[in-house]
Amino acid sequence: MLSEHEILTNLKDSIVNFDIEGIKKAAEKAFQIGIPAYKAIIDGMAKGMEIVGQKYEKGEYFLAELIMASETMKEGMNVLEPHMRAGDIKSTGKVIIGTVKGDLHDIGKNVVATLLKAANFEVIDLGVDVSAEKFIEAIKQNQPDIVAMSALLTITMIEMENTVKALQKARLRQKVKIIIGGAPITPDFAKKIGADAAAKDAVEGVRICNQLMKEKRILI
Ligand code: B1M
Repeated sequence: MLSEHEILTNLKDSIVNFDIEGIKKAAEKAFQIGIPAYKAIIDGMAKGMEIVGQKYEKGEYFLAELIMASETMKEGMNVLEPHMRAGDIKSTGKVIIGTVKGDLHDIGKNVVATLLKAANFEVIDLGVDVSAEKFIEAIKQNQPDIVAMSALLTITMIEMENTVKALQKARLRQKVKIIIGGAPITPDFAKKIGADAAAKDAVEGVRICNQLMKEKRILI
């Protein structure tokens, strides 16, 4: 029987080597020996993506490898996600999530959405390349408690600011809490653009969303 450490290493290595069969097996094993899905994602697969990113920076991997690693991660998530769904209990709150306009990175955003669902949030996922107008339309339609934006590119961070401004203009800002995240995002940036919080990873993202819900209930 493989240990937790070995399975997490297998998950990480499968991402780095684009090993789709390997990731499916390792994800199944993680579930069988009771490794929490969030741990398999964050301490296994996401660590592999970090290495892939470093290899890309060093010129050892190219765009094709980034895509293959992303596909491998998605296969692993497909195995783990069904084990994370919360039951039919009353939802903790409603979250609209999306990757901002111009940005196509969705793996981190998907991890956040998965963990939020597992924490019993109702999640409306707008996908990638989401404009301020699309966020506004979705807020009007769904009346969420929280708007969650993800950005992985430094050049698309500005879209978060544009969305906050557009929400203010549409008089929707006071109705929702705003959380932002993604590799280049910092708490200082969140403060600067008028968001309520920034999360460094998906686990912190869920913790902050729970906190934001408490704040929202106090205000109501
Ligand atoms: Co791109 N890419 N990419 N890429 N890519 C990065 C981000 C980059 C850092 C690589 C590098 O140069 N080292 C770099 C950005 C540089 C910069 O702006 N500073 C980069 C670049 C340059 C590009 C292109 C421009 C490359 C090109 O075309 N020449 C291009 C842009 C396309 C576009 O978006 N318009 C591009 C394309 C791609 C692929 C499509 C090939 C692929 C994405 C596939 C997909 O997402 N479906 C890809 C990938 C895979 C990466 C890296 C290697 C990995 C990203 C990832 O999935 N990480 C990335 C390098 C890196 O990050 N080391 C890179 C795993 C994921 C679990 O982590 O997304 O950070 P992450 O999410 C974390 C946290 O950030 C946080 O929680 C998550 C889980 O813990 N989080 C949130 C994220 N969103 C959150 C929201 C929250 C809370 C927490 O609340 C709302």
